Amino acid sequence: MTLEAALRTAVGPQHVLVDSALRRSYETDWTGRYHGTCRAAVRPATTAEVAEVLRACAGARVPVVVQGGNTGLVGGSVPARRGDDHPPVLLTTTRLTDLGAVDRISRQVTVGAGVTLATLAAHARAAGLDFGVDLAARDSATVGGMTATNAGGIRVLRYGSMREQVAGVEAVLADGRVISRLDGLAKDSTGYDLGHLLAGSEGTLAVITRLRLRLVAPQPKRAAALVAVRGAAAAVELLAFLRARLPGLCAAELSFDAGLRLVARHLRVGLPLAAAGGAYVLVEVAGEADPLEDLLAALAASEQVIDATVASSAADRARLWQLRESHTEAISAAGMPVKLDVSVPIGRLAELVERLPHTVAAAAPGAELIAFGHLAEANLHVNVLGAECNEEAVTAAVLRLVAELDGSISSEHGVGQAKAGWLGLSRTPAEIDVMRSVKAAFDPLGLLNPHVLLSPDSSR
Ligand code: FAD
Ligand code: 2HG
Ligand code: ZN
Repeated sequence: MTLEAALRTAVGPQHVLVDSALRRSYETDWTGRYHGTCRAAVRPATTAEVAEVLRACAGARVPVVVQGGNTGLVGGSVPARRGDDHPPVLLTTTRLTDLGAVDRISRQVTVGAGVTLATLAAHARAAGLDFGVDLAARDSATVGGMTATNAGGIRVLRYGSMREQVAGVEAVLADGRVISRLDGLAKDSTGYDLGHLLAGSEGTLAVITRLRLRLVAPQPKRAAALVAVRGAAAAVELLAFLRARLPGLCAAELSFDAGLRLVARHLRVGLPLAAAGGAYVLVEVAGEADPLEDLLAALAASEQVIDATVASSAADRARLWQLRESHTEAISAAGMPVKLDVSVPIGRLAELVERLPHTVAAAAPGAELIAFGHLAEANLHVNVLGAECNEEAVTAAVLRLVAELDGSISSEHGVGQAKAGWLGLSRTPAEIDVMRSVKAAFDPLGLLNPHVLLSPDSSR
């Protein structure tokens, strides 16, 4: 039996897409930068079907690329671009959409890996709870993909990243065996935590099929403000001040003039602040009681505030958030950027922000730098437009600067194809050796996402 025939038996003929027109949307990533060819896109609907697909591919020694919502920004969810005689099978998880009942006592829920963030959040809210992680790609990003990348987003300062929400994982290994711990035990010290190992594994160790996720208490009353400050150092000071005064602080997002102006042009809206700042912080406070007065008082007491606009109604808050959340879309509409996602110790954020323009200009003269990100984690999204011909030079210069500042070359998007060659800047040779051993233990034939995270040159 051919592999295609085995796949059709596994998932049904209508869910094995071999026609190039039907495969195309699976073969290109969200940014348009990464694309390759797959032999077939396969759409299993159950854990048993995923297991059959992986068994068939392992039998034929054919690699498998794992894809969720395909919103990843580092090329991890699509085949690698090469004139390959042996293209991989692409396994999409978007039909793994089980939604278990919310357990209000444990505050947990079990859901399929292909459930989108928006669907999960609506499901939790319908049961009087909420989900802690939020990000702009919520309508397409899946909980499986978010776990595989250890996604962060806009509420990390309150609830942590995706890994912290994971109470249990079911996954299928490359040879088709299933590992499953979905009982959601509040305490469990029986050895290695395989589920948490899969958080951040980027599809290289196993295919996550279901997740037991922690939920949080809803915070119905909210207030937000966009605050202009002198620069990144002042933004960090403001954060420390607000954290001490506002226990309900749940977001602190950093942006700069170049990004806000680009977004305003893209959305055809005006900017809501009269005075210009060297940096801008979008803060949100949430709680059981209306936090508006507390937010106003804290901003009035801060020495860092140059100007601020405060939003209490849902519509006004949405307008402020749109200015922050539309950065990625506005940048993509302007061109195909060199896109990097880095973090440094928070005490070194101001230095990073100050040195970036010179670093980028030296690597790509005339290019446009747009930086923004998540202030509390000192996570900066570095986007460089007009640097198509200098991609390697910009990447090298920025990532080396980040390494010099003791930072991470991937804060929340993962390593993917984009940064596999740079892993050695953030991980020691010993760590990379152990990571390769872990990979070999889960996937001895090296079939799962072979182009992602651990490339042959990932110790450079
Ligand atoms: P995909 O893109 O399909 O895959 C991502 C990686 O996970 C790939 O390596 C893939 O092989 C692997 N994978 C997917 N599903 C599985 C599975 N079931 N089992 C094993 N491996 C799997 N990210 C943030 O962290 N914070 C943000 O604030 C943020 N904002 C964004 C805003 C926009 C507009 C966009 C386009 C993206 C944003 N992202 C953000 C990036 C992206 O949404 C996240 O990386 C997200 O976690 C990807 O989920 P996905 O389902 O789309 O995964
Ligand atoms: C965000 O924080 C995302 O909006 C996307 O992580 C970052 O586009 C980017 O560089
Ligand atoms: Zn981000």
